[in-house]
Amino acid sequence: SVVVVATRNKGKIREFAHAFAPFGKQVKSMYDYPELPDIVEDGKTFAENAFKKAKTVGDVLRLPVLADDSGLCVDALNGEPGVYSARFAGVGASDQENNLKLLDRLESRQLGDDTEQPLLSPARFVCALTLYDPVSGEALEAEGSVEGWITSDTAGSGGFGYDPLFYLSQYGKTMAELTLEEKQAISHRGAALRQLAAELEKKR
Ligand code: ITT
Ligand code: NA
Repeated sequence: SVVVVATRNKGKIREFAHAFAPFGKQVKSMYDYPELPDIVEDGKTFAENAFKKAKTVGDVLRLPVLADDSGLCVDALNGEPGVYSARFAGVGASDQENNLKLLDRLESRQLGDDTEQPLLSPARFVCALTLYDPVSGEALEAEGSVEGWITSDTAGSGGFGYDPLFYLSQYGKTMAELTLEEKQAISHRGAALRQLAAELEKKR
């Protein structure tokens, strides 16, 4: 069977495909349905945006749809980039451009501080999921997060987005140095997926 995920983010698609494969479920994304509109993500929260993506796509396809809105909240930037994580360095910015802008912002705060240290600020990844059924109009929601530090010692080539600069002290590694398996066990997305699964189980 198929799970439709309302995303065009290839990193997310890879992680959902990995999460659903053991259940014999194949993931389809917005790339599989070229008729879908672009969605304006103007919500103030991750949950609002996830709902909007799931509802927009679900209502067009007349199928149950899962959507993910996620991002990075940095303490030293008062929670920024938050819901603007994908377009921190501008609409259409690459992951690399967003990462450079983030390190720039944090490192410039450290100028004049002669104790150079790589851990720049505590931060967390947040993931909001909505599973929307256009027939019943029902929406199930879940949220997960993971705590870490922004490091200027970027490392790793796994994952996507801000993973190379998100340091996990308990592993002594960045998120980009984890395998898909390891990332899913501790990530905001993994946590949100497990919460959603528990909610689905309760309703059966
Ligand atoms: P869709 O809306 O099509 O799903 P998007 O990339 O625009 O794709 P978001 O609006 O949810 O998705 O933005 C999420 C951004 O937050 C994403 O582009 C990354 O920069 C960052 N992000 C989210 N989850 C992440 C993760 O697991 N690791 C690293 N960065 C992540
Ligand atoms: Na968003």
